[in-house]
Amino acid sequence: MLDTKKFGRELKRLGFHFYSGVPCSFLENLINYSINNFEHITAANEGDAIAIASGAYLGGKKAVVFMQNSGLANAVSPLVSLNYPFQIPLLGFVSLRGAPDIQDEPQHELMGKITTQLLELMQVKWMYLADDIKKAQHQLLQANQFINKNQPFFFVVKKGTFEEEPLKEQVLSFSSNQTKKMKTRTDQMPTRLEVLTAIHALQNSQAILIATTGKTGRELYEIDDACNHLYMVGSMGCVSSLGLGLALSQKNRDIIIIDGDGSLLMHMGNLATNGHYHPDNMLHILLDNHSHDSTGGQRTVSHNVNFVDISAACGYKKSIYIHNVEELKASISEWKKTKGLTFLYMRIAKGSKKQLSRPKIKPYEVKERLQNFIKNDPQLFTKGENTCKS
Ligand SMILES: Cc1ncc(C[n+]2csc(CCOP(=O)(O)OP(=O)(O)O)c2C)c(N)n1
Repeated sequence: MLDTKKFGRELKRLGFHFYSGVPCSFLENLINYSINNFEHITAANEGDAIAIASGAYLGGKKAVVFMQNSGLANAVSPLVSLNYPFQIPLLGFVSLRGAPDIQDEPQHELMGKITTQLLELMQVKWMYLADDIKKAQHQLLQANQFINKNQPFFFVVKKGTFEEEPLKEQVLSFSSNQTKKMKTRTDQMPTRLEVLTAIHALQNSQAILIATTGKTGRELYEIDDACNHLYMVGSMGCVSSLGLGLALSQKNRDIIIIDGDGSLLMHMGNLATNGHYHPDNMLHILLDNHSHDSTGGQRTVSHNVNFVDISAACGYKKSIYIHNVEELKASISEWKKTKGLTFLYMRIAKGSKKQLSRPKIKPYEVKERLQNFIKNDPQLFTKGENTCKS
C-alpha cells in the first residue's frame, strides 16, 4: 500500500497545487488528502473537473483530476475536444472499478474491461499506479515529464492502493444571492453579433474573454482575434468550468464567460459549483436564443427555464435579467467597479451572418497566446486600445 501522506507530499514537491474531481471509493484516501491539504474544487461532473483543472492550468497552475472510471465516460468530451486540441496537460487519477480480478458490481463490469483501452483511444498516456512508494515516486517523475511536454497523463488506480487518510472536518461555506433582478419589460432581442461587439468594447486591459462552443466563438473571432480571447471550439457545456478554474487561479483578472442556452443546459450543475466557489472576478453572461443556433436553430427547452432564479439559488451574488444592449453595457460597467460573481441573462435573436469564418489560429496557439498574455500583460497592449494584438 502507498503511504498517502508521502505520496501527497511528492505531488506537492512536483508543483501540483490545484485539484479537482468527483470522488470514488478506490481513491478515497488520496482525495481526502487533497481536500485536507490542497486547493481542491469538488466538481459536479468529471468533465467539468477536467475543464476546471484546465482553466487553472491556463492560469499558471499544475493541476490534477480525480475520477471513478465510470466518470471517465463523462470526461471524454473535454479530454478529446479541449485538452487534445489546446494541448492542455493534466495529471489524472482514475480508479479501476470492475477490474477483472476483483468482485465488483455489475454496473462497473464493462468499464472495468475498457478503461485502459478508452485512455489509449483518447491518446492519453497512462500507467497502473504501483503500490510501492519508491516505484510510485518514480512513476510520478515519469508522469511529470509528459505534463512538461503539454500531454495529459493518467494513473489507473486499483482497489486498496492508498493507506487510510481520514477526511478532516470540511468547513462549509455558503454563498448567498444579494441581488436578483427579473424581467420587467419587453426584450430588445439584439443579434449575438451586436451583443458580442458591446461586450468586446467594454473589456479592460486585464480581462479575459471566453466564448462558448459554436458560433459565439466564431463571431467573437470575427469581431477581433485578440490574445485575451479563448474560443471554446469543443467541450460544449464546459465554458464556465474552464472560467472557474481560470478565475480562481488569476484572481486579479476579470474573467468574462459568454455562454449559450444549449451549452448551459448541458452542464447545469456548473452553476452550483460556480456559486459555491464564487470567485469575485467572474462574470457569466448567458445569451439565450432558445435554440442550438450553431447547429441549425433547433429549439432547446430554455423557454421553460428561469436561469435568473436558478443562478441566484445556486449562490451567484448577482443575477440580473438584461432587456437590451444599453442595460448590458451598464451592468458590465457596474460589475467592473463592484465585482462579485455575477450572472447576466439576456434574450437574443436567433441567427448569425451567412458567411461566418472559423478561427484560423489553432486552439493550441490560442492557448499559448493567452498564457503569454497572462504572463506579460501590458506589453501586448497598444496604448489607447482596449484589446491586445497577437
Ligand atoms: C458534446 C457536444 N454535443 C453537441 C455538439 C454540437 N454543437 C455545437 S454548438 C451546438 C449548439 C450550442 O447551442 P447554444 O449553446 O445554445 O449556442 P448557440 O449555438 O445557440 O449560439 C451544438 C449542439 C458539440 N459540439 N458537443
